[in-house]
Amino acid sequence: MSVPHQNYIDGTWRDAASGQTFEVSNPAAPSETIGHFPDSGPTDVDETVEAAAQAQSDWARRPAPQRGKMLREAGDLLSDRKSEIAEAMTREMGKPVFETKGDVQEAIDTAYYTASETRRLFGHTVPSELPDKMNMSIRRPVGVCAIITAWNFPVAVPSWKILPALAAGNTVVFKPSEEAPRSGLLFIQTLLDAGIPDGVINVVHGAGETGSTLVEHPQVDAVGFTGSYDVGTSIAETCGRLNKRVSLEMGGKNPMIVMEDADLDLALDGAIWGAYGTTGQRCTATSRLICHESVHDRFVEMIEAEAETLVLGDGTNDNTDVGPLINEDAREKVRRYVKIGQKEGANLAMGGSPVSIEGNDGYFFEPTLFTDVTPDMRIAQEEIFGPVLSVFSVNSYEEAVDVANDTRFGLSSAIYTDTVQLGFRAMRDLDAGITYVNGPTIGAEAHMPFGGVKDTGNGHRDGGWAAFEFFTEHKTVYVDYSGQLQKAQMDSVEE
Ligand code: UN1
Repeated sequence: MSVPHQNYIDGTWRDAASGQTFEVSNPAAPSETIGHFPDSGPTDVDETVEAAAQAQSDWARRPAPQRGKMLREAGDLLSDRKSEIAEAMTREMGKPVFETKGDVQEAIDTAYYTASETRRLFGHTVPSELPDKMNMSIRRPVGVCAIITAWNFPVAVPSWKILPALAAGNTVVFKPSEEAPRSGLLFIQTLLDAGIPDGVINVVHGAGETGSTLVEHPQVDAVGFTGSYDVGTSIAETCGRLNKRVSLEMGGKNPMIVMEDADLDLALDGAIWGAYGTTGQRCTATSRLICHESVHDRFVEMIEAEAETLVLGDGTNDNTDVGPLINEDAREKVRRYVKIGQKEGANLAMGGSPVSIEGNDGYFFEPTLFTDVTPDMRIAQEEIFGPVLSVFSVNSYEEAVDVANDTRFGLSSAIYTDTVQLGFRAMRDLDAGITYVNGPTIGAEAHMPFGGVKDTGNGHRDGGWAAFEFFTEHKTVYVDYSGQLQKAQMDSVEE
């Protein structure tokens, strides 16, 4: 499928006003160029925001189910193009095709889910304090939404934000990650082909500076962001200063607890895919494994044996289990954390090195396992965003929860146990936005809230109905059909 590698502004494809571009290459084979994309500056940002602002009131006035019809059509188109988009995504950001298909599927599910919500954008009708008067609240769109997302789920995560924003009657300026702009465009093209009118969705490419210009823009009303803690926090500062609504989804340091009565084969699958799937580059990745001491040694051995069988390679090969890291900086960061872990006294039980694959100069890294990790270590606290799993040994459920909660992040969490009481206690006790019982820390579903507590977020959620709370404002409406000023009546009601 061809899509212009340009900005998309008010229904037309354009280069950056400066003519500048940046290059994107395949992380599995960096000599292969995916394309050049506009390195946008303030003029380009201005034009996209202006287009979105112009289009907003017409879009908002369209009956919501009509907007939903287009989103459903976009879902159908995404289904038709699933393999094609998945393959392009794999070449651009590295994860294997079975994973990129899952990424597109999340957007398909989100399209159908948000389309259905356009028939249900509920407000409230409630009794009035006064006779012959009706009180209700209705939902209005927020306005122009800037959507800034990461490269690791370059279709799914934008869909979680863009589709409910559009469903609710907002217009959008989307800045895809500069690491995976083509995947973002392939997603946007399905929306355009589904008939979304000019100006309703606009795309501006670029890196951090483009993003901050967008966030600062006075006509941007709300910002939805997924990415790093540092960038998210600086966006929040700007939005605080400018009184803009902002939703942040940032880091994770997600724990999986394995209790003494856990089904270890089941937990093994969860740990392997949670830690090493997507090369550990998920904000929901399992990065801390908290094992009851009675199963610790056996489970560590099982992980080592299973990780041995993982095939690293180009994600377009059918037999690849684990693709490359996104770029050399990411690989260098993982290498640095391996050194930090060793220096801190953790035991490097497996992996720890970059891998070169014959005929391939991609950014591969061995699945890595540290044991004897303690909560005070940096590898136990900081997000590495790579295939590194840190194992802790604990002697009770209480200690497991203490270790699990001993982090500034709070996105996802998991417990494996066959004791129903412990499962329920964990749902209550784990400080995280998401808890899985007998499932890995990954695997969000489109119609459920997604996001985290503590430094992971700022109280908002993607996904499900929660996303509509972010992308709508409440308007309160009073209708007085008494035919008189009701102050007097109010007095009589009180008497
Ligand atoms: C992310 O890494 O930003 O639940 C999102 C999951 C994925 C989404 C991860 N569906 O792991």
